[in-house]
Amino acid sequence: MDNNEHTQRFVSRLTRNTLALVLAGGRGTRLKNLTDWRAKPAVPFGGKFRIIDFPLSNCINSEIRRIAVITQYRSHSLIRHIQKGWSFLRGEFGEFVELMPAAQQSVDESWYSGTADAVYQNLNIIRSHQPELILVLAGDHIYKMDYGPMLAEHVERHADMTVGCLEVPLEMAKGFGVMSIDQEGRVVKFVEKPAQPEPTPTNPEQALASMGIYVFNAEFLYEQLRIDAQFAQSSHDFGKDIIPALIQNDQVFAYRFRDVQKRQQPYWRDVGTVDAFWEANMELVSVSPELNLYDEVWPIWTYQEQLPPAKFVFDDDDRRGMAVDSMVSGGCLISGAKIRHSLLFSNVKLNSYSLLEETIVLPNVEIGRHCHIKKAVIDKGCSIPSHTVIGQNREEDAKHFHVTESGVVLVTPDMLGQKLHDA
Ligand code: ADQ
Ligand code: ADP
Repeated sequence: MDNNEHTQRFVSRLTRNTLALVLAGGRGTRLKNLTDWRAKPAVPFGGKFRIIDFPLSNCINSEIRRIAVITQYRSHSLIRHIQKGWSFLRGEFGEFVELMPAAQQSVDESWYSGTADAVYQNLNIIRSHQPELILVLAGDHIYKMDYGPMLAEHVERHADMTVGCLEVPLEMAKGFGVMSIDQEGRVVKFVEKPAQPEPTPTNPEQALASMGIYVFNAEFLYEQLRIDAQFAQSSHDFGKDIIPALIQNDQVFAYRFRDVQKRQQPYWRDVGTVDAFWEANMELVSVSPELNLYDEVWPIWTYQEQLPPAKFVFDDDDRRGMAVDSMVSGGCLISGAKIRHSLLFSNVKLNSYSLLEETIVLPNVEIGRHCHIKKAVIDKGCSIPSHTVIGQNREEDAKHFHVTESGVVLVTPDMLGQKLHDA
């Protein structure tokens, strides 16, 4: 057996004995009205996916086939998506994607308080699966990662816990858990959302940030959660409470994130704001985006509605329906309208004399005639009345919609219902 085969067998034994817990309960308030009715992991992304499809696909592609999704805030759309799209795993082989809603399951009758509490309240179910390792993931980041090497490094170093990390600019680091490591990669300092993030020794502009993904030896995790649950003053959060306590006496190591393409600058996005959401989606429309959705080696799985192909038609006045520099999903009907540098999810109808530029349109949207929409995010189910102009006059837009600092206009059905229905 050559070395490579040996390593592969070692890793596949680890992935088989791992249970992945995807934390998907966060609201994501900075996404504004996009998360009024759905949790952040359920927010649509990239033309046909939802954010949670990325960590879930990473699990499947890494051969981790036992997955639990822990939900809380506005979970209906998330639960529906998982039920419709993620039931293809084979129960008879011990594979599953299981939902763990905040159901006041055990211990006390409260909702999940912090991320550690969300895991603690499901401890009996988690134990019943008898995993050796537990991989805790956040359900709200876009990236492609093979978790196998992280599990292998965790075991080879005899770690109790391993934290996935990557370097980010200092200013950005304020929103993350920031750590310092020693020569061996052991975490020696960890501060959650520091006002003054400590730079890395080699680059004064960058800090080492936690990605919010953790590997634990299962028994070790159970014990630590039990201890943390006793502390009334704890907020029961991995970043705020658990990691800072563990680095004192236990073996906590950092694992540097490598994406599946093993690039110097790996792709990892927290699409936590409307601007970041718009930018990350727009990036996909560019000629060679950093995130390759056409990758056959590391596919992203999702729920797919059965839809006819997108159709571009001449209207009655012989105006051409067309799209350039854009992605257009199934079920779209573009009649005598023009689309530039935009991303359309499924079932979008665009009518004559309208022009769409630098805009992300979520599923099931109808845009009337003579509309000009620029630099916007149109939420699912909107019906945009004819003659609507968006993206030309900031003050005018702000009267009806949410306008971000960088001028992206967010339009949701609620906003249209109140302000524009009769327009
Ligand atoms: P935050 O980004 O603040 O910090 P947090 O709000 O703790 O993230 O949410 C982490 C994950 O857990 C998200 O996927 C969220 O959806 C989910 N979640 C939040 N509250 C939950 C609850 N009560 N029940 C179930 N799921 C819940 C964390 C770490 C930082 C790290 C960043 C990386 O604390 O150290 O740098 O993630 O983004
Ligand atoms: P998704 O595609 O994310 O499921 P939906 O538009 O279907 O998004 O909405 C998510 C959930 O929120 C659904 O349960 C839906 O019924 C509910 N919802 C959406 N908008 C409203 C609203 N204005 N009032 C009440 N419930 C809503």
